[in-house]
Amino acid sequence: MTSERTLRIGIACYPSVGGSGILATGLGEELARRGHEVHFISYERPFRLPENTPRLHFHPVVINEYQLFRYPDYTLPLSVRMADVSRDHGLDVLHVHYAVPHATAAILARAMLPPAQRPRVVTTLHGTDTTLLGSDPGYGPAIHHALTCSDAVTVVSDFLKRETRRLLGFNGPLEVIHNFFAPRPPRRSREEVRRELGLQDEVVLLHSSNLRPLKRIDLLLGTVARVRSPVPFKLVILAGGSFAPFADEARRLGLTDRLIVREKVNDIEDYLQIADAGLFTSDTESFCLSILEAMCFGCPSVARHVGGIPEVVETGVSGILVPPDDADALTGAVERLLEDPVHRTALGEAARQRARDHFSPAAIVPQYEALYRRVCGGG
Ligand code: GMT
Repeated sequence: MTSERTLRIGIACYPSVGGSGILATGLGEELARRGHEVHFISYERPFRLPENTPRLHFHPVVINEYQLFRYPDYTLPLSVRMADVSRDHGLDVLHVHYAVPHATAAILARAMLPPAQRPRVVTTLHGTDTTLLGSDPGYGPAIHHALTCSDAVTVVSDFLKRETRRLLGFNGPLEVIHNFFAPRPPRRSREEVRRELGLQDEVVLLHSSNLRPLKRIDLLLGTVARVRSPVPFKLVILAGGSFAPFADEARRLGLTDRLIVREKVNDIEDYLQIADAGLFTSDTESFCLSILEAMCFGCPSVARHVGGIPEVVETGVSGILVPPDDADALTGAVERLLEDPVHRTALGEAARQRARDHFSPAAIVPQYEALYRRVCGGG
C-alpha cells in the first residue's frame, strides 16, 4: 500500500463463470488487499468473491419480474443500485466490466446523482462486448455512447483496442491493461485430484471454457480424436456450461474413454495443478484468461493464432500457436507436447515465468490504481 489516499471503488460485473467476472473479482480482491474500499454490485455474489474479507462488500441488485414486461429489465435496477451505493458510500470510481449493460447503467447512475456525489466511471471492455455486440446495430450505438461518456475506457489487449476502433468507430482514448490472474492455493493435493479423475499414468490435456460456439468444441474434440500417439492421455474439460450438447459428438468420435468433464468447477486451481498441457480452439479471443490460468501453473497451451492470444503466448517459447485454419497443425502440436516431456516442461516453465512477469497482480493492478487516480484528478 502506498501513502496516497485510499479510494472507494464500485465494481460492476457478471457474477457467473466467465473471464470478465473472474478478472473483476480478482481485481476487487487485490484492491481491497492494497487498502482500498471495494463495493461489488451485481445480481448475484460473484462466485469467486471471498466472504468476510476486510474492505470487500457486496450489494445485490434486486430485480422484480413484472407480468407487464415480456423481457425482464436489468439495466434500470442496476443503475439505481449503482447510484445508491455511490451516494451511500461516497464512491470515487465506478469501474464497470463488460460494457453491456454495465457501462450504460453507470452513465445513467452518474446522471441521476447531484454533481458532488458523482463517481468517475471507468469502463473495461473484455471481448464480445466489442466483437459481437459492438457490431450489432441494436447495441453498437448505445455502447459507443457509454464509452464516450466514460471518464476512461480500458481494453484487455491491443487486439481489442484495434477491434474497438474498427467495429465501434470509437476514437476516444483507449488504454490497454492486460488481464492478470492470482491463483489460490489448491484445496486438494495433486494425488487426490488425480484419484478423483481416475487417472493412472496418463498425461492430462486441459480445456476450460464456457463452451459457447466461438470456443469451437467441435474442433477441440476433432483435434483430440485425430491424435495418434503411443502416449496415454486424457482430455479434461472444465465446462462453464453444460457439456450435454457435445456428448453425442464425443461418442461418435470414439472419445468416451479419453474424456473427463467437470461442469461449473469452483476450485479451478485443483485441476490446473494437474494439467500437463492446455488445448484452446476458439475462433477468437480478446485475451483468453483460461490460457493464463494454465500458465500460472506451468502448463503450456496449444491454441490458434487468433485475436489477443499472441499477446499472451509467445509461440515456441511459452506455448504453441498454430495458423487459425490449420487443423492438422493443432493435432501435430498436441502430439509433440504429449511425446516430448522435456520440451513441454521448458515451455511450461517459460509460461509460468511470463505469467509472473507480465500478467500477475503486481504487474497489472498498479496500472488500474494509477488510472483511478488520474481520473479522480490525483495525478
Ligand atoms: O466472450 C466470452 O468468452 C466471455 C468473456 C467474459 O466476459 O467472460 O470473455 C472475454 O473476456 C475475458 C476476460 O477479459 C477474455 O479473457 C476472453 O478472451 C474474452 N472472450 C472473447 O473475447 C471471446
